[in-house]
Amino acid sequence: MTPNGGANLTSSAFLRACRQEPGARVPVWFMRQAGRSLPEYKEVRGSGTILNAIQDPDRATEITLQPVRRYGVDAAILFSDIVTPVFASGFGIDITPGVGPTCEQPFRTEADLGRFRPLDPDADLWFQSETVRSLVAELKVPLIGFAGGPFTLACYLIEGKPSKNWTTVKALMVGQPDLWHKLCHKLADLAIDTLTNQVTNGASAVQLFDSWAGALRPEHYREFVFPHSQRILSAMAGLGVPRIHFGINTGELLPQITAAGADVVGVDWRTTLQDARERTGGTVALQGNLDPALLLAPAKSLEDEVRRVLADNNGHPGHIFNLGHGVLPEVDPDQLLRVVELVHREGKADGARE
Ligand code: 1CP
Repeated sequence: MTPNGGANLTSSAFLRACRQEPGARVPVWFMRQAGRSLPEYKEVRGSGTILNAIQDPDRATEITLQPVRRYGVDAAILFSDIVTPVFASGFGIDITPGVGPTCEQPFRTEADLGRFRPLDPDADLWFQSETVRSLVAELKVPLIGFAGGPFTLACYLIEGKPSKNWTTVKALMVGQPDLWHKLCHKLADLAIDTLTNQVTNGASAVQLFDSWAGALRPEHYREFVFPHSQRILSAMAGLGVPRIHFGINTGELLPQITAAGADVVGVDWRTTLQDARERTGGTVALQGNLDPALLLAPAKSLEDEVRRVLADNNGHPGHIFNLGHGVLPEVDPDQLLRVVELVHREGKADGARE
């Protein structure tokens, strides 16, 4: 089978940047590029919950393709959610419209570990396999598969809903460390299973979204999160696809996020790309780091900020232009198009210019 309509993706701008190869233009894609901000998404999304749409391969394929068509981004990201494998494992979790992931019975005790069923890809992830295969047959750009990191998933399972400070989570983490590690072990198993399934079916790269890990101080990250993320990312090492490791507010954690195993590290807008390159030892490509709020600014200010990010990278090979976090629902799609066109016109990765 020749995937990707026969396109040779090895030399795509996105995969070349992941490998830090010079010479290609700077690739660009956006976290949360599919969905919420697109009128065409609202048209096909249907009335059920987002988990219904995710489990319908035709709809999930179409939603994944929409931003690629509209913006000409250099990578697609599978339309799914970080809680999909948790849902598929039988642990009661839902995505409540306007709220986010919710659990009627949050994870609190040893007995709750029994609520996860080991994943059987054929029975539990068939919709994901089918969606990935149909996307890979159609796409001319790489498809990024993804999973939630152990801390971020544990946040929703323990708290039972989105939270500002994750207080219940941190109390369980330090108060019942054995239980915490058992939970994270299960969540890492789910991440390994879902990522392996996405790559086996044709995804060209994977991203581990540990979005909220920046809520921890570095010593806590080292003790409670690092070993689990490292296990997930080592399990991916043999699959031969680049591994992107992402969180927000992780300026202080960048060395550990890199050491956990990453080929590409996500950087948010609080850290300059120059600083991030120092903190990661120059060993990985960087992905970022426009503040997503600036997509709501006037076009001229937005363009200045995009140019500032490109200048901060200073022509270094191994830059994937992205936002520091996901696209906000209220963003005008024309603003994203403006960013893509500007990055494609002016972004160079031909070696540092100074
Ligand atoms: O019905 C809807 O449209 C609900 C909104 C929505 C969408 C479009 C949710 C609920 N999830 C998604 C899709 C989704 N989620 C994608 C695919 C789309 C794309 O990227 O183009 C991805 C990659 C995610 C990943 C995800 N879900 C993360 C990691 C990225 C991040 O934003 O940090 C997290 C933290 C979630 C949890 C989640 N799911 C949905 C919401 C509203 C949230 C966040 C809730 C919160 O603020 O805590």
